Amino acid sequence: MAGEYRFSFGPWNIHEGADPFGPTVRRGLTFARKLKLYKKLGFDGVQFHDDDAVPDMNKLSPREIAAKAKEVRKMLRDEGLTAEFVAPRLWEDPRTIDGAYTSNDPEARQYAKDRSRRAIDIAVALNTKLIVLWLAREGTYIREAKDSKVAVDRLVEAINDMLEYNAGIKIAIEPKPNEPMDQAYIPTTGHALALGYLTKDPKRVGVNIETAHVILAGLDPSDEMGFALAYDKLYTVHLNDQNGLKFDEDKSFGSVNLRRAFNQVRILDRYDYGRKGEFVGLDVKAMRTQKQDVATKHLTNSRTIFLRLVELAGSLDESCVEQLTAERDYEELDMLIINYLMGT
Ligand code: XLS
Ligand code: MG
Repeated sequence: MAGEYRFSFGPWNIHEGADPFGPTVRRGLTFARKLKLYKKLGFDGVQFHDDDAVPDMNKLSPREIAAKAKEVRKMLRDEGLTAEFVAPRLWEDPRTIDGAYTSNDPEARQYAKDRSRRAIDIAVALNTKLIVLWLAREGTYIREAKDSKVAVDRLVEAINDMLEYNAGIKIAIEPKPNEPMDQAYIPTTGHALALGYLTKDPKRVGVNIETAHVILAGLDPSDEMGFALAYDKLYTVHLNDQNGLKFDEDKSFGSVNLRRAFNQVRILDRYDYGRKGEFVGLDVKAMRTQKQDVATKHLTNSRTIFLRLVELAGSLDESCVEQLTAERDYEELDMLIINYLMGT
C-alpha cells in the first residue's frame, strides 16, 4: 500500500533548538506559519498539545477555550489539514511538579482531570476523537515518594473520568520508561494496554508507540508494534530514532539504525496499518546545529525514508525469507537482509 499513507507531526517538531544547556538557536515560527508548511512538506495531519491549539488556556473559561479551538479548526480547513489528536500538556504547570493524575496532592489531581476535560473539548472542536496521553510526570524521582499500587488506581480513575466525560473519544497512551522522571509508571506497551483493561471501557483505550521510548526501555520497536497490532490497539505511532540509552533524542526516522526502521515499516505495512485512518505520526527534532531555512529536513527525510522502506518491505523476497527460516539458516537470512538494505 505504498503511497497510501498519511503523515502527521506536531508543531513542536519545528523548534528553535533550545536544550537544557543552551538557549534557542533558531527563530520561532508562528503556528500559522507552521501550518502553511505541512502540505508543502508532504503532511496531512496535525498533532496537537491542547495549548498548541489554545495558548494560555488556563486563563480562559471552557466556553472561551472551545471558541478559540473552533478558530483553529477553520485554519486547518483553509490549509486542507486534519487534526490527528490532542494531548493534554500536564507537565508544565506548577501544580503538577510531582505528577498530575498520580500526584499525592488532591488539588493537583483535580487540576489534571479538569485540564484533561478541556483537552477533550478542544478535540471535539477540532473534529478528532483521539486523545494522546504522554504520562510525563506520572512516576517518581525517589521510590518511597509514591505508592505504586495507588498510582495505578489513580491513573484508572483519571482515564475513566475522560471516558465518561465523552463517550466518543479514544485514548492512546504513549508509554515512556523515564525522562523527565527517574522511573515512569507506564513504561511499555504491555503496561499501557493492561492499564486500559482496568478502565470502564477498554475498547476505547489503546497506545501510541514511539520508537525512541521503546529503545529507552531496552525493547524492540517493531515487536512492541506487533504486540499492539495483535490487540488491535495501535491507534497511532511516533516514529523517530534514538542512539543508545540516553535522553530522548527524537532523531529522524531510520537515521541511527536503518534495519530497526525497516522492521517497524515491515510490520506496519504487513498488517495494513493506516487502513482504518491511522496516521503515520512522527515525533522528530532537527539537530541543534541545523540552520533556520533548512530546519524542516528532519521531517521530509523521515517521511522519505519511511516510504522507501515501504517499497523495500514490499519487494523483499518473502519466499527466500521463509525458506531460510525453515532451514533455520539465520546467518544467511541476516546476510540477505543486510544485502537488501545495502542495495547489493
Ligand atoms: C515526549 C513525548 C511527547 C509526546 C506528546 O517524550 O514524545 O512529545 O509525544 O505529548
Ligand atoms: Mg512522542
